[in-house]
Amino acid sequence: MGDPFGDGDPGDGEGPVHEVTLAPYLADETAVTNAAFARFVKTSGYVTEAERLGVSAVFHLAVEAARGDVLHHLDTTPWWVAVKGADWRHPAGPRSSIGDLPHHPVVHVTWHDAQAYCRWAGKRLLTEAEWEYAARGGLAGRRFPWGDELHDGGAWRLNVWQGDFPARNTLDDGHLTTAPVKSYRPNGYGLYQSVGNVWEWCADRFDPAYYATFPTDRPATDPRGPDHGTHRVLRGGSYLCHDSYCNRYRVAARSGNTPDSASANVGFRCGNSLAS
Ligand SMILES: [Ca+2]
Repeated sequence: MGDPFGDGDPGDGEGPVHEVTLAPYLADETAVTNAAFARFVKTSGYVTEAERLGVSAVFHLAVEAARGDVLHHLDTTPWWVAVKGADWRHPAGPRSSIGDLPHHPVVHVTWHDAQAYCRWAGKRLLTEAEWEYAARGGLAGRRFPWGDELHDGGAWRLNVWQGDFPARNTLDDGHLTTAPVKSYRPNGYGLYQSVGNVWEWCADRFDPAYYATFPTDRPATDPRGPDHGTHRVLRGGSYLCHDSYCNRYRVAARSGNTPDSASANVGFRCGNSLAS
């Protein structure tokens, strides 16, 4: 695990590189889709945290809402707009819907929402270590799920940002916001879009100092993250990632947010333990 290139922001704690041993497990091939999440909601009556709050964050170029529903731009990241009525059914705001997006990843879901879905599905969130191992697709120590170069023979392999962030997107990869979950070629383990498209919640708490606590003389076994902390791990980066401000679309990249946070570029992928 970890970044051997020194690509990451030191504040993210992508190093030191360390060896981890994992019990066999399963990882879903895609992030959870709108169609799958709709089945969960229909069956369980679950209401997401963003729906209860009545507001969530939408990227400024994608907002579909009446002027009165556009509340304010976020202070330190003004490309994020707080939109009344933005939620998983209305990913760009009240005037949007998921009618044409059944195969897109569900967004505006918090870590708590992700936990609820996974339990309903008889699954669980992946640990951060499980996520990274699965995302690498068998290519240990590489930068991306397909190798070290962002461009693989000129074709885009992931959905990130192209152009001048945050004002102009040239759409070279075909998508301003989310792409269907089975876009682009899967990695060596059959996982689609482990990097790019949407950030994916992991089970663990997030602490940039966590990797430094691993033993140097033996592999850690099934690490489950820090025991305490306010944030949960997010992995994989999103359609907003761009080298100019956020190169966190690499397999080693780490981020986190509070478990009640939702936005239009965060989703999740489930996994499961193998029955013994
Ligand atoms: Ca894109």
